[in-house]
Formats: sequence, structure tokens, C-alpha cells
Amino acid sequence: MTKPISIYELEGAPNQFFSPFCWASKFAIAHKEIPIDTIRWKFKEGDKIAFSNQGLVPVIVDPNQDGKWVNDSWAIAKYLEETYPDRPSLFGGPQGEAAALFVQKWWLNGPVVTLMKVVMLDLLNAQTPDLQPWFRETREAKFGKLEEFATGAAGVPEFQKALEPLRQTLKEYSHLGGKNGPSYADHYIASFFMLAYAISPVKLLEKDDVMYAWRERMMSAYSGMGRNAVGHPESL
Ligand SMILES: N[C@@H](CCC(=O)N[C@@H](CS)C(=O)NCC(=O)O)C(=O)O
Repeated sequence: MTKPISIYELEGAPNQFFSPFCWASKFAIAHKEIPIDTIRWKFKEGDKIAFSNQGLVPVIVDPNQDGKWVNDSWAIAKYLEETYPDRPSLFGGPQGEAAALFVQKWWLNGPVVTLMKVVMLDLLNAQTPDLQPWFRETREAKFGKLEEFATGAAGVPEFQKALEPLRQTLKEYSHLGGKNGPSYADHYIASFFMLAYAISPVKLLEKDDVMYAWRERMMSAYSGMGRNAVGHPESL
């Protein structure tokens, strides 16, 4: 029997899991029909993952492979695909693997910034008071003064506009993985909606948007892993 894969997962308040990269890996593990064992991890707990020679989560540890560890969400997806080829595929083959990486790069280089503008102050406020100065300093190094970068709900139209290529695709296919269900590209994008769900009350999508129905499908997938998470139902 396949033993659960452990994942070091970022937790803010109790059961508040807001790391998109951790969510992407959790969706991918669930897609491979492998149980997940979450090891709660807080910002600045680098010592707990020092064995991986770096300081970011997700890190997974696979007891089915002599406790092999892998860090970085993309490396984890590729590891799962290579190690569990007989389980449902994350990429649908080598062509799909490159396409999934493209989706990820496109997302990180464009829409994600518009999303971060919407949720940034909620994300800051989600941090415990002791972590807020550090969180602000590290994020301001990247985005500039947070109060100037952040838009809150006023930035939703810009985010929705950035979703247009996804929207046009999801008008033709139920998922980025095609007509038969989600692939890793879906997991990756959905993971950022899980970030928003975990920390922000802002409504990101209108009910008549195909993206809304897709997000519903993704939240219900894998026994409702997303829907059962602690978050803001009023944001849906
Ligand atoms: N490229 C990495 C990014 C991982 C990452 O940035 N993780 C964040 C959590 S969302 C982290 O561990 N941050 C710890 C820190 O900033 O000290 C991946 O895809 O896994």
C-alpha cells in the first residue's frame, strides 16, 4: 500500500494554509491518489527543513522511496510524475509537461501580480504580529511600499482582465488538462485561488464567469480538498 507523502506546508493561523506552491503540490499528490501527511511549518522555521539545503516550502518526504525528499513545487510535480507513472498523469505526456511549465511561467509573469495587489494587505494582516515586520520588509523589497502597491477589491477588474486567456480556454475545455479533468496546469492556477480563499474576503470572480465554475470544480476535486480548507466562503 502506498504510504502518505509528508509535505512541509506553510501555516499562518491554525489550519490557515495560504502557500500557493504548497497547494500546487498537495493537488498533485492527491491527483496521484496518494494520501497526504501535512507537517505544519511557519515562516522562519528554516531549521526544520535544513535537511533540504534551502529555506522554502513545499518540501516533500516520500516514505515509499526510502524517505527521499524533494523541494520546489515544479520539481515535486516532475518527481511525482516520474516516480508514479502508473497513477493518473499530471501532464499527459512530455508535450503536456512543457505546456504546464509555460502556463506556470505565464501566470507568474503576469496575472499573479494583479492578484497580489488585491490580496497583499489581507496577506500582511494574516501574519501573526511578531512576523508582520519581517513579512513587510521582505515583500516591500520585491513590490515596494505595500500600501502603494496594494489595491484591495479595487484591483479585481484588472485581475479579471488578466484571466482572459484562461477564460477563453475554459470556454472550450472544462479544464486546462482538457475535457477529462484537471492536470498540473489546473493545480497550479487553482493554488493561487486557494491562497486568496485562505486569507481574503474579496470576491475575485463573478458567478457568470466560466472561471467561477472552473474554480468550483477545482475546489470540489480530490474529495473537496480545497472546499474543506479553512478560508473565506464569503469570497466565493
Ligand atoms: N519556487 C518555489 C517557491 C517556494 C516559496 O516561495 N515558498 C514560500 C511560501 S509560499 C516560502 O517558503 N517562503 C519562506 C520564506 O520566505 O522565508 C516553489 O515553487 O516551490
